[in-house]
Amino acid sequence: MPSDHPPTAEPKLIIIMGATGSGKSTFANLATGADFRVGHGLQSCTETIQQETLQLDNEVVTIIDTPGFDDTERPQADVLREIADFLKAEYENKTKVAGVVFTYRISDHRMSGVSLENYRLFRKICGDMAMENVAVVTTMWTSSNQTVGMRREKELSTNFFKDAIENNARMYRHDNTQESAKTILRDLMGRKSGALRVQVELVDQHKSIPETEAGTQLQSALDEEEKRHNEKLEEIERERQRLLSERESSKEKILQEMETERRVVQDRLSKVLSEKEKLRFMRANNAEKIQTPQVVVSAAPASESEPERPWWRRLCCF
Ligand SMILES: Nc1nc2c(ncn2[C@@H]2O[C@H](COP(=O)(O)OP(=O)(O)OP(=O)(O)O)[C@@H](O)[C@H]2O)c(=O)[nH]1
Ligand SMILES: [Mg+2]
Repeated sequence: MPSDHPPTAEPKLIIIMGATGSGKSTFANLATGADFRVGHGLQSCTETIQQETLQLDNEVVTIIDTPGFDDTERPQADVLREIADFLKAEYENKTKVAGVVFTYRISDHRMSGVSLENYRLFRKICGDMAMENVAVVTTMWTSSNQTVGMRREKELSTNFFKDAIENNARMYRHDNTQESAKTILRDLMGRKSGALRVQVELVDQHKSIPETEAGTQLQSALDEEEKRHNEKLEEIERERQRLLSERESSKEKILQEMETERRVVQDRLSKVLSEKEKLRFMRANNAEKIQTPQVVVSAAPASESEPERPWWRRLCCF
């Protein structure tokens, strides 16, 4: 319903994060009337950040729809970088974050490692202080038995989302209606706006993305994954050597299967190593910029169309 009052001057953001297929774009469409593409299969749908501004009562709010960190098409480092760069620019523009919606499928039977990693990154991006601006929104209630859903909801609030709730995040059931989406937005808009942890780290503390808590979290997840893949490759090699030294009649077939498995693990390991390389590059690039301020400032003065910003703000951009 249009408001009788003109919107307040200060624009605010509400950012939607969550796993691939958890209903982020659907929620954004319901809340804003946008027409963001929604997914219909196992593949990730939203490839890049998209936004829609709406007037909610007498306030202007921009809803930010993001790709999931478990995007099937893009490395996590790229997704983190895109979200972090976006948040950094908004903080520099003095746009406040009114809230963050974290979508979670209540229909999921179990918490996968991927969901956990997704949540950890989200948690590190926000930090403890911003938890009071967080809405943990459970989706897919219509695809789930209500009793089972309610039992899961209780488990989630006392286990998986416990630390977020202890830091004043709130949980909501979203029934996939516009009314439900708007109620959640209104509730978020009623809270005190602020900044996310990653914004303070990138802008005020001049950290590179890998040096932020979210970047450190991603780095340790990649280290862990690299270790697991290497252990698996060693195990396959040990088994291969054992088979070669034995007189098993069916050994050719087994060796072939092992080779297929080795290739799959090797491929996963290569992806992890390439992500780690990206993080290393981001860190090195930022360190170089911070160490050579005078050179960069004199070599690249701000263009006429771009408003002058303090040198350190220009320098800590990737
Ligand atoms: N039943 C039900 N289906 C939903 C709900 N929310 C989303 N869906 C469906 O779930 C699928 C994925 O929804 P999206 O909104 O594309 O999910 P997303 O989080 O944006 O996914 P990515 O862009 O891939 O990260 C679509 O088929 C939606 O129609 C919900 O609350 N209930
Ligand atoms: Mg989407």
